[in-house]
Amino acid sequence: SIESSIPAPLRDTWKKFAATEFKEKEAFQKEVVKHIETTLARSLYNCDELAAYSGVALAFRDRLIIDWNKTQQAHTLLDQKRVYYLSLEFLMGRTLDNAMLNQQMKDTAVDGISELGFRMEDLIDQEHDAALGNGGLGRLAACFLDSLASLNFPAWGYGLRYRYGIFKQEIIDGYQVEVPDYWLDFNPWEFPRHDITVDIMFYGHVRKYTEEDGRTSHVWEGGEVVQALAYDVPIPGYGTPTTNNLRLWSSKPSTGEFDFQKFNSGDYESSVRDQQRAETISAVLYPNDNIDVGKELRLKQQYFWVAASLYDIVRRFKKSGRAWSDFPEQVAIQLNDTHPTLAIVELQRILIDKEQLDWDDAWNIVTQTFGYTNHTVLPEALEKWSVPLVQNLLPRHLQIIYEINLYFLQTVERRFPKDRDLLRRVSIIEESNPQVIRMAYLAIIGSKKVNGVAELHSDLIKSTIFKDFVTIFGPDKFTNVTNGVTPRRWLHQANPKLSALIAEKLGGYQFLKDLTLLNGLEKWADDKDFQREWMDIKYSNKQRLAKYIKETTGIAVNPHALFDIQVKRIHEYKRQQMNIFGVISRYLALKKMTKAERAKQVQRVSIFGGKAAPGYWMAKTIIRLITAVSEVVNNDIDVGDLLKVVFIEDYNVSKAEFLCPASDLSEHISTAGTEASGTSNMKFVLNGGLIIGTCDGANIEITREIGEDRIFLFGHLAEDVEDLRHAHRYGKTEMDPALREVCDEIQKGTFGDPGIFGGLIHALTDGGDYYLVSDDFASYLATHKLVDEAFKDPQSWANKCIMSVSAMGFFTSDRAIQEYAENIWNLEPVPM
Ligand code: F58
Repeated sequence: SIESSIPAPLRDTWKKFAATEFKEKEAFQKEVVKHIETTLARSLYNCDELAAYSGVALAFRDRLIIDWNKTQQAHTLLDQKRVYYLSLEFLMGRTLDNAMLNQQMKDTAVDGISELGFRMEDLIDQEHDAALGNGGLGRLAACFLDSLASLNFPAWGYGLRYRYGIFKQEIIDGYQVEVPDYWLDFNPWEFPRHDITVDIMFYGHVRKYTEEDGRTSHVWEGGEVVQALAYDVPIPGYGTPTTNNLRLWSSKPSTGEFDFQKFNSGDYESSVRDQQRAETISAVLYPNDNIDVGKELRLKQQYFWVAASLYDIVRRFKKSGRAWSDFPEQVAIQLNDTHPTLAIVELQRILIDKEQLDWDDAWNIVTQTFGYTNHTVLPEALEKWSVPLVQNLLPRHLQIIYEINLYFLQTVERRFPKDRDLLRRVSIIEESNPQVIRMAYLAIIGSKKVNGVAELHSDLIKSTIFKDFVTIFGPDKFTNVTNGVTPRRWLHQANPKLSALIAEKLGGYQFLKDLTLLNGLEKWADDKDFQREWMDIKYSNKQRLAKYIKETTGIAVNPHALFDIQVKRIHEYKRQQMNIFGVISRYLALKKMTKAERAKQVQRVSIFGGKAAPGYWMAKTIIRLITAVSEVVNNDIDVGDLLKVVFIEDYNVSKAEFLCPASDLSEHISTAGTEASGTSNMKFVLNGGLIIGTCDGANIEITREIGEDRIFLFGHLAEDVEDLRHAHRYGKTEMDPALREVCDEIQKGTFGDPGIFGGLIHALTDGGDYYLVSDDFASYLATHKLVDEAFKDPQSWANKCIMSVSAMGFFTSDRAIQEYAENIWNLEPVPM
């Protein structure tokens, strides 16, 4: 039975007055006006769009919370296994539109709000993105939450409530400038839980003592204490009342207030400093993508979040009164990358130091509970924490890590006697100076299953970075779950017209819950009327983007031109530099043409967007080159509408929502073997765009599903990469002639001071062209020619787009979550 603060005889009275959900337009309008007039203390005389947005958001929030309460009660009563998804990033984007659509109340709300004098699009636009993530990894976590709720899985997300999300990007004089993203001004989607706090300890020392029965025990004492305060965010499923919880922790000084003693005795600064130090932990998201920088504050964030979450999970489990041996049957914990790996150590610590279990019993529980998802093979992105840093911050955890390593190495030694080098290679501790802890190894050793995020990637981790662990644990511990995206946000919400057209042909919106139903579109792929309707929708999405580009950059682009989009974090391995070099090459070719030749060319708009990590100089230089090229090309009257280059400032989730539906072609052109999966490739194809891409990450599986004729693949394969790099290192490669021409043009100063771009050129020459731009350049340009040819035949193009969408069923995050539930978590949905 659920504990209740209301005595049994009074509960009926309570239930009589229980909150109910609005269902009709009038009830919705009444809620909105009530919130505007009371919660917000505004009236019809001073209600602007922000106030109207707030009123609508609060009305929907109430609705979510009613379902949230019911769901949580039902899950507690049923006492089934739950999954906890630990992620340092949840890149949620906006919530209102998604809440309305998932609750299937948008039409009612649009109607209701228009009678109150507002347009829903304008209100939706008032909302600030919740940008608590960098890129793919954080957005994947958000898609997974949507799928978990939509499929009725009992699941909670755990993360950090950053006061500042990923920075906002401004482009000033062609350069990226970072501006802080303070997003909490008005956030109706979260609930502070002032009663749910956990004290988290740092630093101090470990005291060893002997128990009465002779056993040695450890207490970790002294040090700094910081309080974690829970904020809950309801996560509605689509077309189901299931509303799961995302719990984000915020840091505060543990006393709740700053030290008045110090304050009263005049030591103002120090009292404020203590408070600030505590609040700093959850203050800001680290803005790096695919690089590990090893800062102490980052480690503090990780432990703070992991310790608070585990305390919460363990507290919930203990309420059930079950034996500890049941823990893995009740709890699955998924580690989104290595950032939460300390959870493995923390659970072992709780079990042995607090709950007094034997080491082996505890370790059995731990290793049955965790799953670890790897998202990268890039060596610079693999987390390693310096031993002295961990020794100082988490002294007891370091002891436990040493012990885990010791027992692990002993079992390896027994199975592979005399292989000293194997022991050195797989040790959790790397014998560098200083020693470092290899977090991925700790995550593997402490987990039941390890997965990569696309087939190629999962194969690569088994044959490269984790090869020895496959030998030690056997291949079954390693598995693949190819990523997916939620079709609710990435089709229905982002592209309502296309979603409606599909629904019309398929007889309803069931495809949003079973995306394989899209294959019913196949039979319309050759239908001329359907093709026209389909392409009209594409055109109107392009018009909307053209309007946005005009308003924000002043650049006029022709919506009839081929829109070629590359939006994602800027990184050398993703090769935006190759794209802009390709654009320069196209520009040079156009310049050489006669008027008559030009008239035969396909018009192109090359659109870029993405943030560079603030300390990533090369990525910032790539942005600078894109803006420099756009400046020259867009103002060249010889070229006119044949080529336009646009950099979209501050790419984020809500911009992705209008960019994905507006592409004819999108670029996913990472060096083979470097992009673990990619997920925007899926979003673009799902929205009826074609892609140009390398044989990398999920591009390969997209090709398998949609067919080779519907994707523009180019470039070398992952298996060639090592040899090609080797050849570069020994100076055995000539630069591709077209690329040579591009470099010469940059160095001539056509795009401004060539000194600015020296680093980019150097990377291709003396730098050894690590990302193989030169090796892939010829086939990249040739493939773009094929794109142009294909675009000249609108019917065949439309057919390709429709056929591709019809085959995208596999790439829903629902399928991914079902695979996790079956193969990793052993989790059952709760029937609603
Ligand atoms: C991304 N990783 C992969 N990391 O690059 C991408 O291929 C994949 O589709 C996606 O994960 C989802 O699996 C990624 O986004 C980060 O941003 C980390 C943030 C924290 C620091 C290290 C990189």
